[in-house]
Amino acid sequence: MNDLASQPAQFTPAVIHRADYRPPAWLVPDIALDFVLDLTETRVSATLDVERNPAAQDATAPLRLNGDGIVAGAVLVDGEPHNAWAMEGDDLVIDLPGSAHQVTIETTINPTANTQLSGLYASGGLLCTQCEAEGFRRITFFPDRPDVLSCYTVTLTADKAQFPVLLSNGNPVDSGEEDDGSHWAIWHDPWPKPSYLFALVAGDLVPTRDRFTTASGRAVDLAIWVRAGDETRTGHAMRSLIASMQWDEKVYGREYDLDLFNIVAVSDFNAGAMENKGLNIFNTRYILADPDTATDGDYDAVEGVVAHEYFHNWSGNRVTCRDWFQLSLKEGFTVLRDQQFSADRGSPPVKRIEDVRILRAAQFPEDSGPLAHPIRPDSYQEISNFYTATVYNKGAEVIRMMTVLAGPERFRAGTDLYFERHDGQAATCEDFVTAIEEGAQIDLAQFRRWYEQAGTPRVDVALSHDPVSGRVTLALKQTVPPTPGQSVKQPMVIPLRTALFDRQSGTHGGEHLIVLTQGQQQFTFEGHARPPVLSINRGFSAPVAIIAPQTVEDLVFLAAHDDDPFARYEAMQQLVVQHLVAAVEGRLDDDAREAGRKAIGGALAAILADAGLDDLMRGELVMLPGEAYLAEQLNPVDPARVHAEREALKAWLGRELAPAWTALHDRCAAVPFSLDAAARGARKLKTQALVYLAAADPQGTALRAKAQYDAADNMTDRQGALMVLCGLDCPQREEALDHFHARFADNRLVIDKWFSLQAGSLHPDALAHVQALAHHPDFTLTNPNRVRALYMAMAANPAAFHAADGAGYRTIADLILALDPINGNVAARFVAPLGRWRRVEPGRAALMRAELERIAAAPRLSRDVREQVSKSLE
Ligand code: 0A1
Ligand code: ZN
Repeated sequence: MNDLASQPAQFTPAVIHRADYRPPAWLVPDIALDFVLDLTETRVSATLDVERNPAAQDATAPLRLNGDGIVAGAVLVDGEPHNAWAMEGDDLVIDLPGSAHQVTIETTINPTANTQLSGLYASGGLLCTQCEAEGFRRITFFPDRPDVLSCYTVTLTADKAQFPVLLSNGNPVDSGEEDDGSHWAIWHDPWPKPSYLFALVAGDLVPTRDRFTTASGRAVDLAIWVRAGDETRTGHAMRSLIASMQWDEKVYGREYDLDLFNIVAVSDFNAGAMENKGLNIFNTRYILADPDTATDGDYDAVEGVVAHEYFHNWSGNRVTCRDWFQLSLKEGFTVLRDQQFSADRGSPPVKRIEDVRILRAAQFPEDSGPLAHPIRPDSYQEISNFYTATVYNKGAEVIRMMTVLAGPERFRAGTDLYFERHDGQAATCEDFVTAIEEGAQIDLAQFRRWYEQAGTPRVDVALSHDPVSGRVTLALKQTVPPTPGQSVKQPMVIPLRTALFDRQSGTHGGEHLIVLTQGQQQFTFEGHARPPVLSINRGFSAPVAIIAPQTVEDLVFLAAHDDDPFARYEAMQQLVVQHLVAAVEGRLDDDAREAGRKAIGGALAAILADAGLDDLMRGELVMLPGEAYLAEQLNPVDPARVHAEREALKAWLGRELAPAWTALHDRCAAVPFSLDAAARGARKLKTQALVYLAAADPQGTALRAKAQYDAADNMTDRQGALMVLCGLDCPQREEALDHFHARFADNRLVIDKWFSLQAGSLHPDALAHVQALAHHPDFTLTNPNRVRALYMAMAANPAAFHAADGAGYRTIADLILALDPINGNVAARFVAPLGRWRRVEPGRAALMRAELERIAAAPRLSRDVREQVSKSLE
């Protein structure tokens, strides 16, 4: 991203291709960075020890140092002023006579003016950095690419009163004070790293400290740095960090490798967190948690993100990426690792269901839209646009399939080989696959297509049964849909965990792993006296869409009997999806609608009454499929009809099962607060019961929800009740909203909730509320959390976003245009919802497209927004 050089409309941006990778001409084994820190004028002196790369193709190439919006004050080579350099665009290109030199460059930057939050920026009086992917070049000139690894020595000097804490990567070496009120600290990181992992923090922060001793006996000092007052909310993050360190030793054999591990939480952050070596920087949202201000979901998110960043120390830092096309090498693998960790810490089936829900809500639409790309993309204009659900979540699913194919022990042998072979290197996805192949001793030749082909494969299933021979034949057909730039696809390797249930005994004779490798393939199974009930893609063993003509009876059977909890959930979802899709498509007469609802109601009642289920799992089973996932089943989709049918079903279920929901709410409300699974399950169900009841009886439920709100001794109950109230037109709504705002006025993360609950609500005026909230004194475009709280919640609220007159689309387009000059990275994230116009009914599609065209016609756009908009219009 490049704010100074945001490009005029007619500008055609450069496209970077994976195939064009060349090794760097120069390496930088060591770098010394000297910062004199100041909020508005920070001086940077960088001394690079450079040497020609023996592996370079051109042995005479000049030294090319990337920059972005910075100016070189002085250029010295081997300590002498040097004139043989020139600017080529933003890059500084130096002619160097020999094969090894020392290059010193000075730059001056203004962190306060850095609203893009990339590079060195100010956040509420402190200074911090975000360098991934290409932020380092906004600090100093450098070969800013992940395959140039350097040892960093960093000197930080700043006013001591203003910036009492000075942190960088690695270990502290020395520190001191000067007579002028300044102080300084020197940090050294012994591990060579790419520039994107560099970090510094300076400010007034307080630590929460703990200690961890690694398996081989290294004592590691742990510290989480936050603003004074927030240190009471760091306990969960610290416990999560320690648990992550233990888990990575046990499960992947990975130990921590420095004497110090620092985490800093900042309020202004473009993403969730960043794995800078030895100095992780976090969005406060993923560190701060206590029961009064954080929901159970927030607790899980903190645990997952702390683990994710910690796990990057091996999958990302010790073994990094050769180039940004390999991003899924570190992200897909690290997401898998954090998912496995969270599963081990809580309920594995519930975690699996949550992960699949995220995949279906965020990644499936990406795969079926104009921004579809393989987990290893072939080209990009702006790399920031590729931090996607595809690279992260589908990337994790692809590696998870390797675990299914290899089994856990052999997969571990593969990862051991990978870490051992590539430690200290900048590796590729191909390196990873080869290491798994060799270590696990499996053949992944065809499997590699998962790295090459975009689009969610569809698997059509037909089951036939021969009563004479007792043979069951499964005929499978896979289709990988065309995606931009990839019209013809090859068959994938699709591992499907499958069971065939006997419908009388309710059992199956063991699970089979079916591996579909051809376009069409048949699998046979003997010994079935009766036609069995098919349970396929159990545990969601492959990230595909299964199209199986299952009867309502079969789905009800699986929802009640399947011994794979994910498959139970899936049967329940499928039961509802089939019904709602038929309803939206107008295929249901009154009788069929009634019959469908009764089947769903019966299955739901059985789940509510099933004493063998824990409440966390029950909470998953009673959840209706989301509108985004339903929309995926329809092309083109009328979002208003999807919304209306889903709400009508919810209201019917609320009415029909009212006594059960009420009893459930009463039972759960009596469970005292604790963080154990039973109490969490009760909290989850409590609000779900309210959701159904509110759809059926808004007025009565407003009282019940307000009572839950008033009685709440924790944020989960409070937020759940407020969420329900926000969707209702009742006096309790304003009352609770005002109370919530007043009670949490000094907590930014909670005020974010206040914004997003209103923007995401079922209230018919939600869009008007958003437009009004944009003028609220607490709203600002300069804080990404606040922007997302208001506008992402709205873009994900189908009734508001898809308002028939196009006002929702206009609101998002206006936001993109207003935000782009401030923060192009965050602005670009809002393009995708508009980009889905091709799959929406023609009236709305035209309105969505018109907004994209309006954005495209803006006189200047960031490279980030320009790429997303132009791809969405292609
Ligand atoms: N590597 C981080 C993600 C990240 C990416 C870009 C950022 O700035 C725009 C910040 C963080 C992770 O996976 O956690
Ligand atoms: Zn990551």
